[in-house]
Amino acid sequence: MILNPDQLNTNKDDISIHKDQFDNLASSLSRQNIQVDQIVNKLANFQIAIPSWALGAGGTRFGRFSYHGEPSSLEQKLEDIGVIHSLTKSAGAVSLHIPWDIPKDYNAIKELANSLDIKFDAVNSNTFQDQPNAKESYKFGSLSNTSQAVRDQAIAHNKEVINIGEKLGSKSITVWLADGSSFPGQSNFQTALSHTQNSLKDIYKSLPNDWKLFIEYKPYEPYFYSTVIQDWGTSFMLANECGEKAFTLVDLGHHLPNTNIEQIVSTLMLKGKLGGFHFNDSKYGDDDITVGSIKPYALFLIFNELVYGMENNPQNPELSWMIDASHNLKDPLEDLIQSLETIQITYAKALLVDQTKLKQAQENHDVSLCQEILQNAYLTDVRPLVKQARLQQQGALDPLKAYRLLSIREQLIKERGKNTVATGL
Ligand SMILES: [Mn+2]
Repeated sequence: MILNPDQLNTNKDDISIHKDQFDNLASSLSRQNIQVDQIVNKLANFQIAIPSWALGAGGTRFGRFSYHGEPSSLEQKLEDIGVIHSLTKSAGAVSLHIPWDIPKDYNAIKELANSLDIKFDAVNSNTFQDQPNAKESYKFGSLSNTSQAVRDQAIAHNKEVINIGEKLGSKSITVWLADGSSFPGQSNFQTALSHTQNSLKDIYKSLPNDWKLFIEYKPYEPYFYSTVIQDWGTSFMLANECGEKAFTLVDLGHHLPNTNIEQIVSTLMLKGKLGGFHFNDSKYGDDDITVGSIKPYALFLIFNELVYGMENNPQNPELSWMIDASHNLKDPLEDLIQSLETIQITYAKALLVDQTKLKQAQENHDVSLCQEILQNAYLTDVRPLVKQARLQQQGALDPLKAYRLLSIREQLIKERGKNTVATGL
């Protein structure tokens, strides 16, 4: 299913209400010397990758409830992202997961993605489960395994993922390891870390010159006692030892409760080592729920550091943004639309922070004023800016409303049937 822009014609009353709201906000911001056009352009240019695994129902370890009309091929996954991108104009990239998304016809897939204005962002390897006919098993780890044969298989898989990504125009690979242990004494920490370091260095050798290697970390799960790459420090150290094309990837859900993620982001950007960023929200752990649905102010504080880094840290590369979520109750496409909306809104709020005033207040140790400056930006209703950025690019004024009015899920079910399951889920 491919949307054409004529289908998005928005109700004239809605447009006129938006125009009033935008004009009001723009004039109030202009009086505060904020360049509204620049903010709208930044929002329009901000593109977030959708991972191929977020388009169907995920499930928990207790069960999976299908969300009907799910995509069952790579082509259909791209079409779903195309629908979201047509509506939101902010999902112009896909992040593939290998081996689930190996194209049968590379040219056809590239043409389809191109026609939908979708780029190929980071490719993801998968050594957290065994593939059919695999010689070695990852039950006790992959890049960290005590067996050289298992490590070699995992290294070869990562190199294959780079090859596949190269054929599609990707420029980065994300490595997330499930490796760890569930019981004290099960694993020798130093051996596991050394094996992982050497395996990553081996993969890094196959990295094309214009590519990046992203190393993701996670404190627990699927194992419960230890993970080999448990925190940003371990990832940062591994990235440094690999070389200048290796970076840390921060996934919001991969932290223990109350971790100061904004400070991690800030430190990594200062050191030029933040490469990728995965959005989601959580209450307890890696809950993978809708961005900003539980801790919107925390997300704002993180975005504030991201914006500061993007403006002040030329040593840090442009980031790869992705939504890493899993959908169990909501229509995955509706959930992604909501996440994209929240990301844009929070980015806009962070762009409103008066960095000059904030710096002055910090230097004067005016703690109350520092807080006021942040809260003033956070409490501004920036939705008209986000809508304006979308309208400028012929997206939908209200993407979720348009999605429902166009009965997209109903059409997908008609097209694909009720019982399709996306590969990898
Ligand atoms: Mn992630």
